[in-house]
Amino acid sequence: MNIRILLSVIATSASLCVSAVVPQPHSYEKRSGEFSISETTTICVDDAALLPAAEYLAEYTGLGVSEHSPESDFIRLATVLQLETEGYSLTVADSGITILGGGYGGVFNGIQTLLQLLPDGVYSHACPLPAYIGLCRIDDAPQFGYRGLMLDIVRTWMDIDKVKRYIDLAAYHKINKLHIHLSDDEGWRIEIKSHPELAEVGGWRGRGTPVWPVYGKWDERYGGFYTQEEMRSIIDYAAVRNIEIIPEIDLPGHSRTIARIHPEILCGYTPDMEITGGYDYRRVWCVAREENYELLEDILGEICGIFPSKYIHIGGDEVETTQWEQCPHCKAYADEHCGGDTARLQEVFMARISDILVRHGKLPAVWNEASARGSLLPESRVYGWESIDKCRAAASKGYKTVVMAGKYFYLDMRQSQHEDGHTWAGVFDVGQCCSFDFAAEGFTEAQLANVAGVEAVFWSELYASHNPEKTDYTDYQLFPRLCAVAEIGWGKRSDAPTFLKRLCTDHYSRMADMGIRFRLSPPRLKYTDGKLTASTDDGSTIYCKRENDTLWSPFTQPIATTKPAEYLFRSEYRSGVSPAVGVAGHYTRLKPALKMSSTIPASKEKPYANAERYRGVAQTARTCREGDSITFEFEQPVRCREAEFLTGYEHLPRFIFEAGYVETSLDGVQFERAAELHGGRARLVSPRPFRFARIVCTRSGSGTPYIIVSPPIIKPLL
Ligand code: TNX
Repeated sequence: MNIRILLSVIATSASLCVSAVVPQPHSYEKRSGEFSISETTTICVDDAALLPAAEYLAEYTGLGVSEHSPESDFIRLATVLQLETEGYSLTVADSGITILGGGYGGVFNGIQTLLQLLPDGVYSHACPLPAYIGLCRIDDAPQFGYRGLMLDIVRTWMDIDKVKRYIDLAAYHKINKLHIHLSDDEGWRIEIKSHPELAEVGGWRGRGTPVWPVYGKWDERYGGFYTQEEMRSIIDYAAVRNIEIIPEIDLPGHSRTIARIHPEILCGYTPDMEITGGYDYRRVWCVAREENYELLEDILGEICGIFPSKYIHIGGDEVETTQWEQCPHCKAYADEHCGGDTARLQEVFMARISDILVRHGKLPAVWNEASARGSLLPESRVYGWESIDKCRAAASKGYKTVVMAGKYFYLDMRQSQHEDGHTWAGVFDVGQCCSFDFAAEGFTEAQLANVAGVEAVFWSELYASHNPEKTDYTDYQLFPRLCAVAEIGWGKRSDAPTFLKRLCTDHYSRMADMGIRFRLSPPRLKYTDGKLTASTDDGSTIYCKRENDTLWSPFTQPIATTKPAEYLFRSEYRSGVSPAVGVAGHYTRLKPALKMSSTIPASKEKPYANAERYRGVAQTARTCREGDSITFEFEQPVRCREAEFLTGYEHLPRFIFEAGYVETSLDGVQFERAAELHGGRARLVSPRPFRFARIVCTRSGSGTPYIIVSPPIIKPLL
């Protein structure tokens, strides 16, 4: 066989398997033969409006662009009226490749399919030419017009380049909306020219700024914001990639940052914020204060001017209404506008904000709480996050609803029990994510007709808490789960095992070339007849180590051991990494009887008995001062292979001793310093037996209103 034929066989056998295109095309017809893309192949467009798409394709392939169609050796881009806006047909024929789209988005979607048919190197702008593509015809269109990704760039700041990178990665998966969360309790990240202080002050937190330091970033001046010009560059960048940016200003709750800068927006404003006890929980706009609407007119007027999207997200989640109940102005306002029911003031507030948007030619998008009573403007778009039921309820009320229920779509949730992330909506990996099914979740035909689409959500408070910050945490949380969300939105579904197989066979290597540091499923472990083995079926390499070793070595053969719980395994495939896992016994914890005491009194809500019984966390009644301590007195001497003492929550280092150490003792008199606190916690490896362990604080709290104490984590001797 000559080399050209050999190459073509390799290339076509890799490319013909269209089931590996993610998200999966709706219809694919294979034909015999192949077309080769070489340096001479020309990208041509019939319509100048398609030039940005052509140049995009040129950037990846290195091919030239022309406005005239040659007879052969072309990649032709054109729009046709017969197709849906985002639908496309991609034909690979002897003479060339034709991508017809219903609109710009359709052509762009066709380009994404074409990129996935090419060698993976195309994603690193290094497509080996000639590249052979099997002749075929693909007819494809998304089920849903809304296929979104939400980034919370407030809790963890992302600069323009990082946002653009996620726009690229989302575009590869035919995601067409980026919902960008721009304001929250922890920051304000968009320039407002009429009120420059919002971004200039609210974009930064930490010592010396009015915005409280949070999530373990105590000392650092932390943050950033986008100027309007920078935001316009992001919008344009996204538009080329068929992504519309939907901005969110979260109102009337989640507003602590703006309230720190403009405390007069709150109910019962007192110029002396210290009166609130040093930590300001009041974060909800006063509904009765007329000047608030003037300020919001200024802010939202500018937001409407920057963003071309029809919808502007105005929040509406987790609104704490107790301040309205205590505010005489809000009470009077409620008497006048909603029968004295202060809980309904949110509706009144949202209606007024909607008016502002409508005056600026826009429509409101809100979190599902704001739609609960069905009094929103009927054209509002609802983002259903709390549960599937809330999504269905919003759709039943007639609102166009974006489904993003936490247990499938919140990619800030943990992917398995012992990994990082929230758990409130569940612990799930890509398998669970792709098992989402509208019918199985009880959506009726009528409700489904109001589903605008789906959105993957990445809240970033846990990311910001990592110290040092984990630069690849966002990639790891998003991928491959975002691939599953993209496929749900596209609508041509395969069952979970088939989807996972498609990921392993083609998409893992593609994601590696896309530069994504994605998560692999952990190795499966088996311990029989004194031998410990690990296996994977995704082509990854398995590594192992004893838990206290620093270095990992390749796992090559079963390990003969009587202590399997000592070992940890993980796998790698190019830039993909799995979490480390051990056998069940590795996670066994001792819960020896103990008494907890402290120089700080306990809170009523979370008494120290919680930690004593290993049932949840305990909470102090005040913040910590230098010299404060927390003592655990065990009934019997504790012998263990590891003990970890932690302030704050296990996976969330907030409400912690910012600096300190742990000391242990057998008699309660002679204490020995055993380990320093890092991020509020200290790990004692192979400690001497102890009956007392004391966490000592060496720096007073710089903003936390109280301290959380978790039960100690004690691993048995093996
Ligand atoms: C709830 S989802 C929130 C966010 C948190 C998230 C953590 C929503 C509208 N509000 O403020 O970051 O949970 O998962």
